[in-house]
Amino acid sequence: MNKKFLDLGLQPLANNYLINQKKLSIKNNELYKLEVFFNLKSKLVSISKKIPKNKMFNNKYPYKSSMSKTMIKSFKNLHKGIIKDFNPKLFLEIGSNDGALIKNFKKNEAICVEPCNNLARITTQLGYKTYANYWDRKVAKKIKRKFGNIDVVYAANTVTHIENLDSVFQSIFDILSQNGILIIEDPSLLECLKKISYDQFYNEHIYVFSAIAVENIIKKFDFEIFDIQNISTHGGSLRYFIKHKNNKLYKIKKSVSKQINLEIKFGMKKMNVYKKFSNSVIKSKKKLLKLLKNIKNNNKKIIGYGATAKSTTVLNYCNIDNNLIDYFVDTTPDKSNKFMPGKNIKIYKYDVKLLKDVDYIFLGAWNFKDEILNKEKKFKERGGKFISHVPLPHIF
Ligand code: DWN
Repeated sequence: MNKKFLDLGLQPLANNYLINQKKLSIKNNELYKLEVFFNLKSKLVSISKKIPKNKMFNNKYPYKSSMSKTMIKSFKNLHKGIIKDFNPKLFLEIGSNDGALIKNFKKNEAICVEPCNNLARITTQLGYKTYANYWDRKVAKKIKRKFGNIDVVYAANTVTHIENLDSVFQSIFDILSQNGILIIEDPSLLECLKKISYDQFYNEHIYVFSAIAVENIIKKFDFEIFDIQNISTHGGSLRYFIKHKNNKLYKIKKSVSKQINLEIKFGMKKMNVYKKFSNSVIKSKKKLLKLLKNIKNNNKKIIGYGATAKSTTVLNYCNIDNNLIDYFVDTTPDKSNKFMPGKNIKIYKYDVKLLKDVDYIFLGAWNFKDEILNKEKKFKERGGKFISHVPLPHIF
């Protein structure tokens, strides 16, 4: 049974950066109600309204993983680890995006599956066999017919984007070799609750996983988690290493019970912790608005840095527009000269000159705080300040 614990109001599609913002306000049906639920039985946290997948993941998907040095480094290290620990003959990535990870593999040892055509084209052009498809049993069968079973299947920030989890894991079950490994990584619900990072909820993130929920979902397919790594990407993620129960090559590491115990201790099997989170989200909104309004009343200029999908949730939930944030800067070409979804705030292609007369930077990409702070030392040196709403709104 699903119990609602969070209401984030009416929201546009998080990655729908529009050229003409008026279009969105006229077409009110482009907004949807964003509510978040906890399932008392499976302990899975999910959003209410599921949007048809082709509305979200299509030929115009703007997000590119390679836009951040942090992600490139994380994927480089992951590649090294996969080769060292599993040395797969064939590696398959579901949701390969612009190839940030796959580029580390040799062309004849890796296969990509990516439903957004504009991204699938990139890995195809790089020379990797790419299936421009949504992940399902049909594409799994097609790949298996051509290549046989796969030794390592990997998906980062992808499984939480697919509504039908049974189909996801069944398709992986179908294609994985007997001693094969599935690695998935997604934002950690525990970190989200601790950091009050309610912006992890938007239309694309149908689920935010806990290790407890993942264990419950995969057991139907005779899969089990044998290792969990806590990684810092995307505001704190978990990397789950999963195998068939009868695969005896790998022992279940202590990291699994450690993570699950942490989650149980935090109260994540009970509704109460989610209600508490929801109250903190309301406080966070009030505090952020107060902070931004105070700054504006002192005639200071605030801009946003990193036009993230997460920012869409914050701006629309808190009702922040260009009266508070003048514009956003972002390195992603496909976001340039467009507007933040649902809000009249323009996005400019990042150029350090755009920071010249800025007093405060709101970190839309707070998850890349270290990378951004390192890049913007000069802004800080001349007295510029940053604002982050995570863990609670503050200036630094
Ligand atoms: O799951 C998802 C994650 C992985 O990526 C997707 N559903 C959508 C997307 O979410 P997001 O937009 O919240 O992700 P990021 O990775 O936090 O986005 C960072 C944004 O900030 C990108 O647009 C690039 C930009 N950026 C920048 O302009 N300068 C990032 C860095 C590090 C920078 O220095």
